[in-house]
Amino acid sequence: MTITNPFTAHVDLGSGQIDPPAGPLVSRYLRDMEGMYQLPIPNPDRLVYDVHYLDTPTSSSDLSACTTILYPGRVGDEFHMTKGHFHAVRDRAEFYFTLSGEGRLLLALEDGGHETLDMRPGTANYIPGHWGHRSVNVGDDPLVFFAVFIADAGYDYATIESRGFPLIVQADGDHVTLAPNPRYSPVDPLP
Ligand code: S6P
Ligand code: ZN
Repeated sequence: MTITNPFTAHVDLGSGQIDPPAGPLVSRYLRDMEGMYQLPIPNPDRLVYDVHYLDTPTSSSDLSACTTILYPGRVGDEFHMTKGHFHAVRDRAEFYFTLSGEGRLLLALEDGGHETLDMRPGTANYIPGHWGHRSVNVGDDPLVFFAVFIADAGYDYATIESRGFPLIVQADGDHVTLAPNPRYSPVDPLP
């Protein structure tokens, strides 16, 4: 049995920076999201989001945590979003706690059932196991949230890469609209 030492990290509520910097930093660009937006990617080098991880053990009895900084912007009318994933271990749950900005959390089951939750400073969104999840920044400032999840959850990106997500989130003038994703398929497309 390994016993980990307790520790404190400081998370900047505005920027999401973790001090002291600990685990890896993952940066995603539009080039990492080819085919996920309705329109072709306008600028492959555009930074869409950063994820700062805390350095914690990764067994099924540990918790992992990270902050996501999802920068404002659009592709056509569609707001910047994360790639979205199911947990590789499907029943692993997660909490998102929003620190700053305004967003929507899209949730989908593999059979296409879906829900949408608001994200704003102070919201704690519970993501039960089996729900795929994608975050969308619908504001003019970075959307920053702190995620805590069972440490062996892992990532299944392939399911959403191949099927898409049931909903899209778009700007309609000053309004935020949700619409069915015309490119969504509840089953994997034939090769
Ligand atoms: C991890 C958690 C988040 C996301 C992050 C980026 O389980 O849900 O930390 O990893 O928001 O999203 P994505 O879909 O690129 O992993
Ligand atoms: Zn997750």
